[in-house]
Amino acid sequence: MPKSEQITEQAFAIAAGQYADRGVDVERAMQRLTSIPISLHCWQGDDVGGFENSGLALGGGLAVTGNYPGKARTPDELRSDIEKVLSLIPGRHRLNLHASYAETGGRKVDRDALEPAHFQRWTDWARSTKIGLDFNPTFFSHPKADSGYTLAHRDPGIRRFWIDHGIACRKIGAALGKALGTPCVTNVWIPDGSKDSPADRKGPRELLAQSLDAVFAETIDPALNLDAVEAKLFGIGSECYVVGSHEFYLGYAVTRKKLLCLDTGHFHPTEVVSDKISAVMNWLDRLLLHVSRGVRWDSDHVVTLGDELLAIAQELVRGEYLNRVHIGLDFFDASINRVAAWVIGTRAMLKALLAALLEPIEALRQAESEGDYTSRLALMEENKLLPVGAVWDYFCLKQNVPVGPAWLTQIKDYEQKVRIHRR
Ligand code: RNT
Ligand code: ZN
Repeated sequence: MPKSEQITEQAFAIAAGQYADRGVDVERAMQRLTSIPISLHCWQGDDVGGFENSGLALGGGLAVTGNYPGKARTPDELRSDIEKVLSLIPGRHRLNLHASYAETGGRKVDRDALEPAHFQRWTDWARSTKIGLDFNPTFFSHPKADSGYTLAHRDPGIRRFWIDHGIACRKIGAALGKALGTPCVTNVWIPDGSKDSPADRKGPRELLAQSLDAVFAETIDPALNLDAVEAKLFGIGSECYVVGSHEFYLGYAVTRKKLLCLDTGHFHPTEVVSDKISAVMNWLDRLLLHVSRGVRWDSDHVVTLGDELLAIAQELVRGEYLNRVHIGLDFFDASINRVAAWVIGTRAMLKALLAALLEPIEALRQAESEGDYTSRLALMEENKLLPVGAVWDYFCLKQNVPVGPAWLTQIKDYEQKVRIHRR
């Protein structure tokens, strides 16, 4: 056995003993971690570009900064990058596609006319890669989204176009779910909003409710497709008003029995999604998370292992929500190696989940139920330095993925190989 593996094994043995001492079954925690799929967002690989080759700017108040070389230019390049990512993270995961990643064989197919056939290659690839797919209609980067309004546009013709896009995408979602034998979560996010204070905040919200009802009019088997709606606080160019705000979609999801999507970058800076999970789960069957990292105006920095990520994972585990919450990622960074960004963010999410699964929760619960808040705080602090890293390394070893920063060497090799071709 190589020396480094030996060290990993030894560190794990000690860590497992320490956890056992605190009443935690490390094997069970690792077992549970293998069963949590993370939905990787396809758009990290090409700066949310998609393959319509429209030549349009991103739009929708989204912005990707940076010009690191090596961005995927074709679906095959993107798939190859994602395969690389999947080989460097433990567990079995999913891919989250956007409608703008359709493969139409060079033909111009507008968004309202998209069909499952345009995602056949993605489906075949997902099947052979043994991953499930999730989906998103694309309500931006399109001439009919230029005004900043889509489903809430005043013009019924424009609304109709986007409603038809939404309907087409649910059918695609259902087809993906059927083909792969795992329900596809189809998430609706629209950019609609206004840079400055609108005179009418009510009208667009009423229109949006009507449009959404039209999109969701057809009942689709939840074993094939699950609908989600995603709120946002503001976007670039929609600073004063966003039609699909949190309150709007919370009410919509509860009354229409849809999934709510909470994007961790879409709230006021002092608000936290970790505190919202148990609140909204009272009223919802299922939740979708877009795990991201908000930094000042940007809602989409690469996810890192910080307090809020750990708190989110703790909430999912403590509340026993893992079978009702779909975990997706949503960040984009073009200033660093894009494949590495995916690996960093996904591994961070998994580390947070592992830390939460390893939490000595019983002692905390007991202290709390006895009103002993001194012990609760003391134990929470002592828990922070438990050897989760040793368990993580061992988990990676057993899952046959690189331990520690060893994955970086593979990314650098891949980068060298790929950069030659992507100029
Ligand atoms: C935008 C939303 C949305 C997008 C993706 C590309 O603010 O977070 O989820 O990031 O659909
Ligand atoms: Zn999002």
